[in-house]
Amino acid sequence: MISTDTTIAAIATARGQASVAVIRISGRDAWTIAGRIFSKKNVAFQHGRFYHGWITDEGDIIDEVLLLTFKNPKSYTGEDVVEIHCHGGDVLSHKILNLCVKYGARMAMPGEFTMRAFLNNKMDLTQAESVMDLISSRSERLITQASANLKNRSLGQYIDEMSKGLLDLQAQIVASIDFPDEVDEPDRQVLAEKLNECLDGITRLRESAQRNRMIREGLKVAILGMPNSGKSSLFNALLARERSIVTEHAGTTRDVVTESLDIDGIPITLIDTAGIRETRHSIEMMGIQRSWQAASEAQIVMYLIDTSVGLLRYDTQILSKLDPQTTIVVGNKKDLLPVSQKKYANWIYVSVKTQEGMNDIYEALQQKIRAFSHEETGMTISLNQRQVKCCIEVEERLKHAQEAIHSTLPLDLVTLPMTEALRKLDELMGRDTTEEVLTNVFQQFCVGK
Ligand SMILES: Nc1nc2c(ncn2[C@@H]2O[C@H](COP(=O)(O)OP(=O)(O)OP(=O)(O)O)[C@@H](O)[C@H]2O)c(=O)[nH]1
Ligand SMILES: [Mg+2]
Repeated sequence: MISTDTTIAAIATARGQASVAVIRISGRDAWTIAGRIFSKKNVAFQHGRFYHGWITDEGDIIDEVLLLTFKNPKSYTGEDVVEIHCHGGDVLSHKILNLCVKYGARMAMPGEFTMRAFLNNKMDLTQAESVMDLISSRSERLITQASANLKNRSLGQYIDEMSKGLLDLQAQIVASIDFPDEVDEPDRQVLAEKLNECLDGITRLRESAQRNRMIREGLKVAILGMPNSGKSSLFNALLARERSIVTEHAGTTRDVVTESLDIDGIPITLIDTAGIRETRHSIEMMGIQRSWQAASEAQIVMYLIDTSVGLLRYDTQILSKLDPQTTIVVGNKKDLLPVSQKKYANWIYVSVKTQEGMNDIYEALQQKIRAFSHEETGMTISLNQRQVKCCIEVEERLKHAQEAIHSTLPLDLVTLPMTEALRKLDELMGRDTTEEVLTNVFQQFCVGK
């Protein structure tokens, strides 16, 4: 049972040694509990102030701290809040947390502070989810979106407008049913058009969010090519560190090696693979299988060719299996390129060794990555799975309403799916939502947030 009657406490900072740790207390007794363990007994706490002193317990001095006090509703949770800034260290911060519990607080559950902020109308459910995005994001773009939603309620505003449109339509229909003598039945064609606008709005939101999934989940970029073409060298150059082993021996990399990097705010998983060639060596064969696997899972492939050797028949065979739309062909070892060799217009020529052409590689990568984002839709919201599911359910209900409008059925049958659609929009925003939904959302948070 969700309740906000108790006062909760938790360590808000990450575990391990640090210069500072923060213990947060929220609820009716937050100030009283802090007062019990604070050395200065004659201070009357005020909102938005900080107090320097010591945490003590029955005369024992525990740590020098700063207390920050917030009066409801002007706090993160909307309740009375105290933050105790003590020295970092697990044992010390747990000791202070245990003291808070000793004097009346309960240990907070994961996400309980943010859940209280939501229950106290400090934010809607999508904003609470944005807090989660901010904490867990691997992507700078997701951070930008989440901050915008926290500040401006961008998603909430979009959904509010849609709900309002639907409510207006519903009111027109209901009025004509309840007062048939005074209110004419609305024109079915006009109703259908307005309903279509709502359906279109929610579909566009979901589709653009699904296309923008890479902002949340990132993209995989695999480096493929024959042995010795310089894959590991390029992998290391892009990461700006010597992660993969590079040698002059063909067949050095035997397994896939993955690392994360950020390109234009998008989280990229870069994958170095074993060189692909015909071999009887069983370990190398397994490695090559994994290279193909990596290529099939990656959204973008960089195929490397050693230009000192030139394009081989085997390269052509491999390239024919790759999608040209998502493949960047790289002619490496430009420094060794024989003058006589044919140059291909669609290849990017580089020398990982001398760094010549590396900028062209970055540009090509950025271009391919951009092809996966659809900023031209003007919508920069990326929905999480729960939100996408709600949108799909709203779309289903609106389609039912449309079918009813186009049929000869009485108009009150249109209002039924419309009411359900409105309820689903409410669920998306966390209005009138079930305890189960809330628990699912907030248990993904960490303790102390
Ligand atoms: N001259 C020159 N040598 C390069 C260049 N890039 C890589 N090499 C050299 O080519 C050799 C092979 O490089 P790797 O990066 O290990 O090649 P790989 O494709 O990962 O090879 P495998 O793991 O065996 O499939 C090394 O000796 C590198 O120093 C380049 O641009 N110019
Ligand atoms: Mg290698």
